[in-house]
Amino acid sequence: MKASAKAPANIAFIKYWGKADETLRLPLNDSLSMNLTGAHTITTVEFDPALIEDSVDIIGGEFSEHEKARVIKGLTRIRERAGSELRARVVTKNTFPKGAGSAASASGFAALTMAGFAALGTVLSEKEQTIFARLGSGSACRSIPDGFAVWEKGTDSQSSYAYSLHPADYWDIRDILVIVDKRMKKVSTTDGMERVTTSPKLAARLNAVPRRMAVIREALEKKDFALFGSVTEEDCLDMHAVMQSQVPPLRYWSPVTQRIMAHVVRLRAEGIPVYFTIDAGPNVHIICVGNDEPRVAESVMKLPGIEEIIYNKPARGAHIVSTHLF
Ligand code: 2P0
Repeated sequence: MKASAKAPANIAFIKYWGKADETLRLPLNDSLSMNLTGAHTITTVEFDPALIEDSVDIIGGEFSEHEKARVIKGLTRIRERAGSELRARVVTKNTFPKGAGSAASASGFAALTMAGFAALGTVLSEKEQTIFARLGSGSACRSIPDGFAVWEKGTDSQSSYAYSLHPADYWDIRDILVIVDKRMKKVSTTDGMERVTTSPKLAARLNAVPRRMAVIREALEKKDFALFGSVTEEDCLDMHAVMQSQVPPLRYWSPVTQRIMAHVVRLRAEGIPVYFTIDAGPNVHIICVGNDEPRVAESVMKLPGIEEIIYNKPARGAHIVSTHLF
């Protein structure tokens, strides 16, 4: 009745921003991501007949009432699918700062889904697991499959799921995650995304994403890093243009963020193939090939305003682990 799972955070190269259905968390567009070795969540779930209510705790932090309620909703979906009425104890632990735009909800709901079903002894296909993870947090579906994952937007709950395009060892690229601010974001991604239709740039973005998805698939297929990096940067800047033109505008970049972006462009002008991407926060993911990681890291760590650097390779997806948190 007890199970634990470990799930990676993921970084989207073609990003998810905006929902076609808020309740089902159906996205407006397809997205593509890579799981990260340096940032993950471990979650233990135990269903226990002696419990009269669910409890949810995070080691080394605190959940808000809203976050607890969201996890309990996830447990309820798991119970309904598994045919159980038992209450659960959930304990979770992150290896990276929660709410700093590093996809804590993605790894969190991926780990909860996998541990929750395992704790009830219910075996689901990977596809179905991605659908349950998606209902908790959209990007969580991409943290279930291995390596490089595609999330098809679909047209209903069953057709909106994620799958692995390439395994983790397919391509040795790196994500140097530069943390510039560990504090919680002021606007949650869920709330920010709700206002996406107020951006006059949304239509152009939705028009452009299918081509970008085709380009990034081709870049991955050919292991063409320049093509891969340029379409990644293009989509990042486009998503932030949408965010910044929403009403009210969402401005996630700090002066340090912009300094790092400029540094990446400068390194590229000097001949190093390196690109950036940024999620809903000020932290910068610097993407390069394995051989270039030492020199890129060495030059980046000299920049002022950096709180922490997390080094990532492509990671496997969510999986069951034998060590429990309680
Ligand atoms: C992504 N983000 O594709 C994009 C890039 C943020 C910027 O997916 O409301 O936390 O839980 O479905 O999954 C963040 O969105 O939003 C996100 P919900 P989620 O990674």
